[in-house]
Amino acid sequence: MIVGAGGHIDHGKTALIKALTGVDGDRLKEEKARGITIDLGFAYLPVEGGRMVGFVDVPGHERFVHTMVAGASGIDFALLAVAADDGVKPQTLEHLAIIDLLGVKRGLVALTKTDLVGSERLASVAGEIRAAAIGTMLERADIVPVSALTGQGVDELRARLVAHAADTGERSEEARFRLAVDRVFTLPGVGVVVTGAVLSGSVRVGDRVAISPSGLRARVRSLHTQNRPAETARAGERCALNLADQGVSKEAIQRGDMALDPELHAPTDRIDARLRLLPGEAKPIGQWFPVRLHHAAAEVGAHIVLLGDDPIQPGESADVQLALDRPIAAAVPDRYIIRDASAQRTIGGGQFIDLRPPARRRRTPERRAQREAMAIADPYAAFAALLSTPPFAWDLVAFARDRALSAAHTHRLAGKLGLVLLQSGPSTISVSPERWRIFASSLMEELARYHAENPDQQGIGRERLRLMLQPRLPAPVFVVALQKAVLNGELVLDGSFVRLAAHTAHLAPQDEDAWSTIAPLLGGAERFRPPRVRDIAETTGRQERDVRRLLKLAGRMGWADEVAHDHFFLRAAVREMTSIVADVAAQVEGGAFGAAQFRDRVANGRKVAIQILDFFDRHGMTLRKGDLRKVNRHRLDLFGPLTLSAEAVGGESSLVGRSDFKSEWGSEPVSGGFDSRSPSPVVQRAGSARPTRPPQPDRRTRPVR
Ligand SMILES: Nc1nc2c(ncn2[C@@H]2O[C@H](COP(=O)(O)OP(=O)(O)OP(=O)(O)O)[C@@H](O)[C@H]2O)c(=O)[nH]1
Ligand SMILES: [Mg+2]
Repeated sequence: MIVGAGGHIDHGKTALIKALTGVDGDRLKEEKARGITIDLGFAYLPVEGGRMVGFVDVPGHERFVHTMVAGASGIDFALLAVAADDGVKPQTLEHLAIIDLLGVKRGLVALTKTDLVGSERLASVAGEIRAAAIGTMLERADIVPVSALTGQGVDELRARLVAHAADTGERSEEARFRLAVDRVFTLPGVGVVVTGAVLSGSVRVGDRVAISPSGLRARVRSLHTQNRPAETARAGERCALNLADQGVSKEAIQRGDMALDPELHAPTDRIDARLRLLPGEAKPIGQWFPVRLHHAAAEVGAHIVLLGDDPIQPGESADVQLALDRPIAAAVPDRYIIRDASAQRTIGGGQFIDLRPPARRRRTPERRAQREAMAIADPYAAFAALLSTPPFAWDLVAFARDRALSAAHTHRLAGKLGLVLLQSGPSTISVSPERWRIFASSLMEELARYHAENPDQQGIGRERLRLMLQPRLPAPVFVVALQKAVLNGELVLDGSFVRLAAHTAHLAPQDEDAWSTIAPLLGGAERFRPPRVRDIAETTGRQERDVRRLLKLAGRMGWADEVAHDHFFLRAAVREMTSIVADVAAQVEGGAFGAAQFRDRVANGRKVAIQILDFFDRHGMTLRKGDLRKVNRHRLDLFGPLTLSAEAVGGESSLVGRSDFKSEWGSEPVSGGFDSRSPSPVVQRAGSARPTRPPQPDRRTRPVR
């Protein structure tokens, strides 16, 4: 148990701790000379069973309230000293308010210097204390009269503290390690030492820690708890860590830093929080109100962003956004205190709710619902509530980190809530089982409906599908979600298209009939110079418009390609011509061939041969410079798998990859608006190729279909 002293200046805190423990907390020369406490003092009282009660002595001087707050963070028990001769004074009240706002649940009042007054005075000061404590955690606390000078009441006070220590439950060690650094110094022969209260988790000799917010990494070379060497320090203990590593120095770490499990290092400068304004404040808090924010041992300038419409009145509580001047290492639901900008008085305080709130759209009903969920102390209940607020998909890793939950705890949470986890990069997006069922069934329904409405389409575009569904998952997470369904065998990812596993694209029966009469016209001996739309219309006695529509449909089915305007080739013929091109390139020195060489192989007229090559150019399969072309081997299988001659495959000189192309030919290859991942190319009019588009850098690493 850690006991934190509090109370007005000169009310006998230091003297009392010395009487209780034998340790004088005032160790600084200046403290001795002035007879006041300036910095935090620490003392330990061994109790039965080898345990220790730790004491944090704090200054009572109004100028050092920030130090008091640093000392009071992480304490279990408050010991408020009120001098019998002086009575309740400003810092009696301020320290009491701070202890109360910090959420310290237990404590008692030491009515000190009883040797200086009579029993009547004692009774009246006790009355003052009772009145001051109304509405605070000390409202019903014991008031124990003591004198550090005569020793009266000291044994009894000590006995009470020891009794309280015995029923202090162990704090959860399961959370990840966090220590609020309140002192940094170097010891000769030892090196850098930081001390502070272990706020959560535990640390062992040899562990690695991060110093946050700086991010400095260090190794725990040795440690002390309660002034004695130890192997492990746990939540609820005060400890000293001897840190070592590159960059670790007394200057690199300071009071207010947090030494923590490196997984937790994620400082923030914007926090949504619940704020209570003290009832004694004269004025309400308005928009962008400047304050000093105290969190654990850290102090930082901040502004209050109101999330409601009205200013916060004295005595009221409200949710606010805290915009900090610099990042701090925080966790939910940590307590904090705010003081006025000139550090004259304590104004209020509360608890952190969300460490990553949005800077915009922070007053929407969705945001309010999210905040309500995040304000729940129990992590299970909080995450369950969060998952039922938009966007219904939340990162469990970030949630666990911001609450300092251990890996085991997080794992149990996922199990207990039956979460569906979608792993994407460093995040684990989680969806509740109910939401997942809704998502999966609407996914199947949307696909089935799309297939019914578009039987001749191979599938629906992935992005379009994503935007149709709730929860609307981020694109990378959506892919992971789809893959889950793929694993179940329910759907198929076809490049950037998604379809039900059972779906195959097919034409309407009358189109099917028409195609069976037209397709033969495009094949056979004339496959490299098939008839154009108008010729087919004439031959078959159909409308030109009809023929065009049908051929476009065949294009979408991947059966034909529009090589030039109104000039369709069967996909098989295009594939054959691809092999020919590769072969032609392989035959010539340097792989650069002319149109005539290709024309001879397909026995075509020059015009058609060039249209075919232009078509290949547009798809980036051939790369043209002047009258010569090379083949881009990464795109050779654009129209389906090829059987290539050994020369064409191995002929490095004849086939260039994208990467070699630029240096060799001095320009980027043309990409004609064709999505290499889609099996059905976007057909363009011949001679109207779109402007050159630089190749997407990631295309190179992707298999080309
Ligand atoms: N007569 C009498 N004097 C006391 C008693 N306790 C403390 N004092 C005296 O009161 C003065 C202040 O005592 P401290 O213990 O330093 O007071 P403090 O609350 O620690 O003061 P700060 O840390 O500066 O806020 C000293 O001169 C003490 O000797 C007591 O029980 N009886
Ligand atoms: Mg003192």
